[in-house]
Amino acid sequence: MSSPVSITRLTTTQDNFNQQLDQLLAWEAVSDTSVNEAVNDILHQVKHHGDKAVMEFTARFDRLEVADFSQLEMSQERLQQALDGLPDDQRRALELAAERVRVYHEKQLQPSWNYTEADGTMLGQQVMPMDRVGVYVPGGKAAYPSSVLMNAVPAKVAGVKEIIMVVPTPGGEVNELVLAAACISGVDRVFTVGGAQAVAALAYGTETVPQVDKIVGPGNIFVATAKRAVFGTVGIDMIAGPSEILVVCDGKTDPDWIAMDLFSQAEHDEDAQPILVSWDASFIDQVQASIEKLLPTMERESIIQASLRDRAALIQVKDLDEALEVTNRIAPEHLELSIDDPMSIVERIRHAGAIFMGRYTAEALGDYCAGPNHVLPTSGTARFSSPLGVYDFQKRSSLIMCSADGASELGKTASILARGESLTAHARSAEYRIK
Ligand code: HSO
Ligand code: ZN
Repeated sequence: MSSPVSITRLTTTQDNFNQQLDQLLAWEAVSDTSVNEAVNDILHQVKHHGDKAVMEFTARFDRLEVADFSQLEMSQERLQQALDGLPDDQRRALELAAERVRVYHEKQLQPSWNYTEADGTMLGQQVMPMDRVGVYVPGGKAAYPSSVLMNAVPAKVAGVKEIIMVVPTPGGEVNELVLAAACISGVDRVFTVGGAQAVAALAYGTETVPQVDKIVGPGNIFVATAKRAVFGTVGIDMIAGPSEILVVCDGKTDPDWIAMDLFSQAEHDEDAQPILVSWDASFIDQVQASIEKLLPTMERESIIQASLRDRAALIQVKDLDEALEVTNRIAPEHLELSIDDPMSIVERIRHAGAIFMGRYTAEALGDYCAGPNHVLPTSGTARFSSPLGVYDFQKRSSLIMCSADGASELGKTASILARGESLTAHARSAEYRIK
């Protein structure tokens, strides 16, 4: 029998709607001083003692003892073996997903460009892939093969020369699907290390683990804290918060579909945030009833229940305009527009990580195989950041090549500005080239 599930219900007409919404959205990544201290110590040890420190931490935290660091590296043959060992349907699904992700991301490749001015001066921008990138893959319950594809394939498409993956294997237990996904996406080297020690090894390099230029991929609080700490020595992607889904529905979609879409992100984490926005009050009731009916059928019932209880909301708005206003305020990671003609209003969505348009577009399709990346800005950061993409693995150099005439003309302006800054060497360097 279904039992009542308590979910926050809000209406935009209530006086304190704004405060209530702020409270609901408030999310701060725990920054615990004891975690900081532990992470700083690990970073220090790995920086100064390399492989030996990584081996010690791996033995201590992952109960994985090896006599030699080389045992913490997986060969390409082992990755291939993982792929070959998969049931056919899983292999085909992974390959199809990887292919769709690759094709989508190829569209993101930014070309180099240049133009020549009338005096013959050439200006431009040269786009280059990074040399070496580290992909962190969590172990345990959050080990997602789909995330291996989403991180490694764009790096590959960008033309990154070497992709190094790290993945903890607590007690030596490996996830074959993760290894198979690494094989499909063309990961070059895999080390079975995790935690802050893996981030440190990638950031500083050890005798065996090569130093990378950027570290991407999600991880627990130790990994996130370590990534924050090494930012500057290397690049990082983002610090991801719990998953979020906001569904805007006109009340004409099957309420079971909407309930399950909300569950699909709730099942990631007790802190995940599922929200429904609708102007049809009776539809909100129907979704609530579907939630109560379907929740007991879920394998991850207790995680979903906690997420619904503590972080979910069913929000009643006046109309579509108000729904869009609330949406832009929330700036959700995933937005489903479960309405008739999503194309006609999509340009009014100013902030969202990914927009799933129409009743058929379940967010889950985007998590796995539609093509776009599932690494998306969370916690309102869609206001200023974007999905992980090829551009995160490319960097740009400016190109300037002055003709003699161009140098002479520009020199006059540069000289005036340089003298204004009292930088005489700058001024004279420019003036030498004035005809
Ligand atoms: N929805 C998650 C990604 C994921 N879902 C992986 C299933 N597997 C983050 O947005
Ligand atoms: Zn998901």
